[in-house]
This record gives sequence, C-alpha cells and structure tokens, in this order.
Amino acid sequence: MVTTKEILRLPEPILPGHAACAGCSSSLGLRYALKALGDDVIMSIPACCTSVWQGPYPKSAINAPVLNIAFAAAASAASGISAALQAKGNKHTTVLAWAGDGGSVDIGLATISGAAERNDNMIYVTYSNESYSNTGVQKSGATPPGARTKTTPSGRVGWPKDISLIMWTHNLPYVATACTSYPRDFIDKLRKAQQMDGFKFIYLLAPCAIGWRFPSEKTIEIGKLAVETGTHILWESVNGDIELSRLSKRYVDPAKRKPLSEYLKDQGRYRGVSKELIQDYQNYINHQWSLIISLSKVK
Ligand SMILES: Cc1ncc(C[n+]2csc(CCOP(=O)(O)OP(=O)(O)O)c2C)c(N)n1
Repeated sequence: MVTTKEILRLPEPILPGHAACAGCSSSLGLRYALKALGDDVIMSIPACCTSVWQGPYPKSAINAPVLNIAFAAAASAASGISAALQAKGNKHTTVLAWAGDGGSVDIGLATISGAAERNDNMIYVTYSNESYSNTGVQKSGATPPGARTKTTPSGRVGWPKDISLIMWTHNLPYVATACTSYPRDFIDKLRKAQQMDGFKFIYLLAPCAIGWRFPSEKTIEIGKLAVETGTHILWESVNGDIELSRLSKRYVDPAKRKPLSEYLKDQGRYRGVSKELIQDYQNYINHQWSLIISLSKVK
C-alpha cells in the first residue's frame, strides 16, 4: 500500500489559483488521482464542479492536458482520445475521464455504458457529491434517501441508482468504490486500474461542504463517517470478483458500525427531515450490504 510519505513527496498536480470552495473534496480527489497516475495522463472532463474550479480559459489549475466536453460526453470523448492514442501506437498514456455524479449516473449514463461495453481503454472516475452541485445543488440519481436539495426541499424520496453495480454488470476488468477521506485506498485502486487494459470504473464519494451543508473543516471527518457507519461500502472487483476493501470489512457486522445519526448530525441537508425518510435511508444501506455481501466472496 502507498505510504503517506510517498503521497506527500509526489509532485503537486493541482496548481495555486484554482477556484474550488473551501473544503472541496473533488479537488482533493483529483489531486490524489493525478498523484497516483503520474504526469502521462490526458483527461476528459464534462460540465461539473471540476470544470469550474479549474479556472477560466485559457488558464487551468490542473497540471495535465484536459479536454473540457459537454455534460453527457466524458466517456465518449475519452473513447475518442483512447482511439487516437491507439492509432498512434501510444501504449503509455493513461486516459482519465473525471465526471460528477449527475454527468455519470444521469445524463452521461448511455455514453459510459457504450464505452464500457466496447471495453475502451480508460479509467472513468465518478466523483460523487451526490447532487448537481455547481448549478446550485439539485437532486441527481445518486442523491441518497432523505437528502434535501433545491429540487427535493423536504428530502429525497426513493432510492438512488448504484452506478458501481450498474458498471459491474458490464463485466469490466476493474470496478471499485473509494472515498476522498481515504487517499491511500483510492491511490492503490487507481494504480491497480492503471496496470489493466480496457474500461476501469471507480466511484469516489466526495463530500461537499456547500451541498451537504457542513462546516468546511469537516470534509475528511464526514467522509470517514460515511464508511464507519456503513453508509458508503468500499469494495473492488477484478474481472468480476467482488471483494470488500479492508476498510469496510470491519463493518460487515452491523453491530460494529457507528449509528447513521452520527453521519447525518452535522449535515444541514438532513436537518428537519422526517423519521420515515431517515429510516428509508437505513433500509437502503442494509439492502446494499446484503447485495454486496451476496455478490462478494464474503459469505
Ligand atoms: C445538456 C446540459 N444540461 C444542463 C447543463 C448545465 N449543467 C452544467 S453542470 C451541471 C450539473 C453537474 O452536476 P454533476 O455532474 O453532479 O457535477 P457537480 O457539479 O456536482 O460537480 C448542469 C446541470 C449543461 N451544461 N448541459
């Protein structure tokens, strides 16, 4: 496993002058991703927070070549980059598609599914702040039960789509979940994906201080609570074999998990939400655990 010392020693890929909000974990996530993958990377980024915080054209705080592309098109643009590299005989450059949950779970789903079915050579990371953040925090298909957004003012009703499992059903070489509060786990997963050919998918939980309404200094703590309460399950799949990651293995037993209320108490998006919706969130979490365990090697 990568050490904290090594992460600190790696060159800084996010330059001074970016426009991310205080406590933004999508910028942190991309910082780790580019540290993990090195400097031989070409990115595809659709309309999302990252395309805003990278700074106004012609300047960019991301120290990598970026193709900024339409909202639905991160995967199809990355497919094009990947095909061009292949045509040039370039086997060394990594193609990284980096998109929000709205751009992945909703409007971009068809293009990701197409690229995955073709097994196009790229790493696709969905960084999920569980809403359309940069346009004012509207509900996305990844918004969890009970969360209040601009378009769900009394709390989101219904269950989100699990894009990691949707991608898993595409029979991919690599699928994983990660969280910006655990950079070592995320970096190891990215490096593993980088060694493989074909379409690799990572779903990165990225807490958003503005959208989730918590104090900006709590970004890391909130992400850790997502894992410690069992709300966000860390797992990976190599050639279809799902395995729980070390950090989540300890929470297989529900008695070991912190109560969901610990995770929600500092998040303004859950303030005043009905008990029924919070219970529905707990039901969803329990359902996800049963599903992952039944699909994984942990019986
Ligand atoms: C076709 C289209 N519809 C709407 C928009 C406006 N728009 C730009 S970014 C965005 C939301 C992006 O949400 P998400 O992908 O979750 O990324 P985040 O902003 O949370 O980082 C929307 C609705 C657009 N650019 N194109």
